[in-house]
Order: sequence, then structure tokens, then C-alpha cells
Amino acid sequence: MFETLEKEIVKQKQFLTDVLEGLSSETKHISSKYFYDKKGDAIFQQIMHMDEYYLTDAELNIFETHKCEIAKIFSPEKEPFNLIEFGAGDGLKTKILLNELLSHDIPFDYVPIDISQNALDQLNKSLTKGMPNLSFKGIQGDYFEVLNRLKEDNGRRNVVLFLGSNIGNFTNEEALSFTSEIAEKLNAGDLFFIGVDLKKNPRKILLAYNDPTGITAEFNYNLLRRINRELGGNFNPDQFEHHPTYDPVTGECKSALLSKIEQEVEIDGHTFHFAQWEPIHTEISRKYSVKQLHTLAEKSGFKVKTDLFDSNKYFVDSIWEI
Ligand code: AVI
Repeated sequence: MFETLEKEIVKQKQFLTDVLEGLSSETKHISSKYFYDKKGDAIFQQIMHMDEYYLTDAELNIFETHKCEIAKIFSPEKEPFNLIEFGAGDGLKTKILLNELLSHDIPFDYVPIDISQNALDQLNKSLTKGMPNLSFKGIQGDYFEVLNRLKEDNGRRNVVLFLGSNIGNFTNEEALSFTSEIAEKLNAGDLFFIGVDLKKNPRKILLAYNDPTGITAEFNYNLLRRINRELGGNFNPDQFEHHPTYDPVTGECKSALLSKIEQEVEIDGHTFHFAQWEPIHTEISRKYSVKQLHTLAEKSGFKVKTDLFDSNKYFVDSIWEI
């Protein structure tokens, strides 16, 4: 109880430090990891159900089409393994895979890792209701710490899922250091299963991050509202405009909030000046080519085993082996 409270205080301090630092920079920025408070989680759920946000359906399509093949790759001889998932989410896609594995009587533990115990409890409830035979072993904590522990565990194969193009929210350097660290923590023969959004018609991409109903805009404004709620800021979200851009060369879809007027905003006794149309960068959602993705795999020490595409070739689930 005290430990949780202490952790919460440390997290809040870090949030304040990051926001103050980001808004004091030459190019103002706030990390997209702060999108995800309770309200932000709920808006992201709405985003995933929007027609414009094609990523969810594309990855679901891959799971539906290739589930049998995936199950065989994970456990060719029906040997027991750990199915580890980074970031619990709502389990919508994973559920397809879990059902497939169970229907083939393949023995496995499902090990979702998340920093939120609440997210894990909810997932446990929703999954085990429909799958009473599922061995659910959710672990609260940091991805790498948990991988370290599992590495020494019971000599089983580890299969790590990192779905939903979450890798896109990292810069190139962050992505490489993330996948390299996973490669280091896994044993020979273990697998990394990564879902990645591919480069495509820029109009299709921009629409996914600028839906006409304004849900994605609200996702961004929630960041300002969160700063007001938790750090005592006085942002007026109406005085900012959601502004996504996409560069087909780098594959970077970037979101920013532009100050519609010249204004000053106060946060915890600090004043920040905004020129008219000055941006606060909030998110990068990078799109990859298959070639760029394979380079990332090789540079981080993996071998690409196979690529699975949806019927439109919008998205790839790539399976890497160590
Ligand atoms: C979580 N992440 C992969 C989403 C993305 O597509 O970058 C977050 C998101 N931001 C705006 N819409 C969705």
C-alpha cells in the first residue's frame, strides 16, 4: 500500500519534471506516454474502434487469417511455452490467438506484462470468463525486469508479443535500443512477434490521425487537461489546434498542438510563453517499409522468420527469432 503510494508520488514528480523540461525546450514537446491516464485509455479505446483507424482491423485480419500458422510457429511440436505480451490492452486480438492455441491443446502460460495492475485484473476477468482453461499469469512491472526473471525460468521457449504498432511511437534510436534489449534478454530459439504499421497512401494515414469526429484531437487535448488536473496547469484546450503531419520519406506521422493565439500558460508556478501557431509536439507514429523493419531486426540481433500481412498490405506482423 505504502509502496504503491510512494511509486505514485515518484511518477507524478517525473510527470511534472518532464512537462516543465519539454515546455522549456526550443521546440516544445511532451511525451506521448502521458496520453494514457484513465481518460486517455478510454479515448484510445474509442480510436481503436474508429473506421478511420485502420490499424486495428488490419492486425485483426492478420490474426484471423494466419492463426493456425502462428500457433504452429509458436509451438511446432506442441511443447509448452510462455506467451508473453508487452502492454495488456483489451486483449481483443490476443484472444483470437489464445483460443486457437487452446483448441489445439497446446500447453502454454499467457503472461501479459503491464505497469497497471488494474489493466491486468480487468484483462484476467474478461479472458478467463470465456476461456476457463487459460493459464493466466499476468505480471505487473517493467518489461525488461520481467524478461530477466523469465529468462532464468523453467527452460521453456519464450514468445514475446508487441502488437498494435507500438514500436511506431519510438524514435529510430529508441526503437533500436528497445529491440536490442529484448534480443539480449531472450534465449536462443525464443521469438519476438511485432505488429507494425506500413508506409502507404499519406491520405489514408493522415485521416487515421485526424478523424473528422475529432476523437484523436480530443486524445491530444486530454494531455493538456491532464496537466491541468494533475499538475495544476491552466491550459485552455480550445486555444490549441490538433495538427498531424505525415512525411512519406521518413514515414513519420507527427502530432502537434498549435497555439491559436499568442498566450501564456502557468504550470506549478512556472510561466510558458506561446507565440501564435507555435507547436507543442506530442507524438510520433512512425510507419515502416518492410525493408526498414528487417534492418531493425538484423541490427538488433534477430533473424526474420516470417512476415504476415493483412489482405490490404496495410500492416505486418513480423516474427523474429534469436
Ligand atoms: C498506441 N499507438 C500505437 C497509437 C498510434 O497509432 O501511434 C496511438 C495513437 N495516437 C493517435 N491515434 C492512435
